[in-house]
Amino acid sequence: MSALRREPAGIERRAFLRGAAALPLALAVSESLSAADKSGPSGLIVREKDPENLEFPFAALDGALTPNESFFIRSHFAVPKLEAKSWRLKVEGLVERSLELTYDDLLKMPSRTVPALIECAGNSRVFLTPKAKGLQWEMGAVGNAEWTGVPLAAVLATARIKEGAIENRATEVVLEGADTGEIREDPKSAGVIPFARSLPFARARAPEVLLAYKMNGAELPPSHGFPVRVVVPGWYGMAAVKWLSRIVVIDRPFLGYFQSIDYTVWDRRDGLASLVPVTELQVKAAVARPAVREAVKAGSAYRVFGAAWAGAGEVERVEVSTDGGKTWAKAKLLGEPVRWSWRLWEYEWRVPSRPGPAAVVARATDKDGRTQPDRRDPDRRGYAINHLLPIEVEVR
Ligand SMILES: Nc1nc2c(c(=O)[nH]1)N[C@H]1C(S)=C(S)[C@@H](COP(=O)(O)O)O[C@H]1N2
Ligand SMILES: [Mo]
Repeated sequence: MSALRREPAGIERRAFLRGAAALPLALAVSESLSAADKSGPSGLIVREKDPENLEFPFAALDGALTPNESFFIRSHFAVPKLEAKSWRLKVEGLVERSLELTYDDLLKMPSRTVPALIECAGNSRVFLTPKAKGLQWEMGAVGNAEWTGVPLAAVLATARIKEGAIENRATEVVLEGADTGEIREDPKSAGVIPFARSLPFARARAPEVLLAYKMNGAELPPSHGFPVRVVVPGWYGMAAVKWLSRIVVIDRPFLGYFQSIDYTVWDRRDGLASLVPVTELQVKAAVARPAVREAVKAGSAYRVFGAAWAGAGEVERVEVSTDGGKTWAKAKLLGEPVRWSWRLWEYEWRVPSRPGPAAVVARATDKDGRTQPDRRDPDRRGYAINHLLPIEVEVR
């Protein structure tokens, strides 16, 4: 039996649930959920104060677009103080023409607006047992916004990638932020480093990958990367480099800290276990309501509500189980599918009249039949958490 399935002893009502449920409960949550979490500005939950790491209280989900002030913040270092006037974006490496663009240069280029979800690769980490290192996010290290900016492809085209690099499948585009710091715990960083990630050239030139300067129609807020951030629809959040300051085109894998130490998972192709960077979003349904440990009225009709996403794919269906994964019923998908965005869904639960614990689980499946795994794959370390997460509630 995997250590991930081990259940803490001494909690009797769980014994009841274990008998009834096909799925292990997300036990870590009840223990780690701290009612003591101070509420930050706009009701965001403070996971870390310095640097700023704030979570959207997912139970407050109420629309397809997350307002800027409610959007979660994941920052590894302090917010750099940047001004639009003095900010420059350098483009260098395997390009015919190195560039140094100003904010106005960027604003003058043809822009595009793309609605896209950003989910932190560590979202839902609090549900992992044994506990995984890193910020203990619940469901709310995710948001959906409309991003406006210039396609990265257009900037790369202006700099003109060298011919050899265009043909070379090893070509990568490194995106570097203006924020810097030193990671002092093991594994340590190479002294003071900036936040940086790379994209394979093929992904970097996709038309939806933006250098965004607007979020939901407003100027990009400082905490979300002012003046310019990258948005990589369909990938986990670490690719969406904030405070973008430099783009470097290289002909080898980039193995920076946040690409080879943080944000990596084990890949076992050809029987070779090797660490690979976290990239594409995994299909996932997240329950907003009921919240963990919510008291639900016995005998009532309860509207289970949440969001589901599938990265580059489209959510085909969401199913809900109210018996911990034994039986499933189809939820209703709301609105229309929007590429790169989440889809809201609801399900009417006829709450049993007998009081006691219950577990609500949601499961999304995309158009290609990809669905969520029942159990945690330890190869994913503390990232890409999309296995089924039963939400424990109390019927009263
Ligand atoms: N420069 C920089 N960009 C960054 C980060 C960072 O620490 N520095 N964090 C990344 C991670 S891990 C995530 S999940 C997203 C979060 O974006 P948000 O803070 O706008 O929600 O930004 C990404 N871009
Ligand atoms: Mo993240």
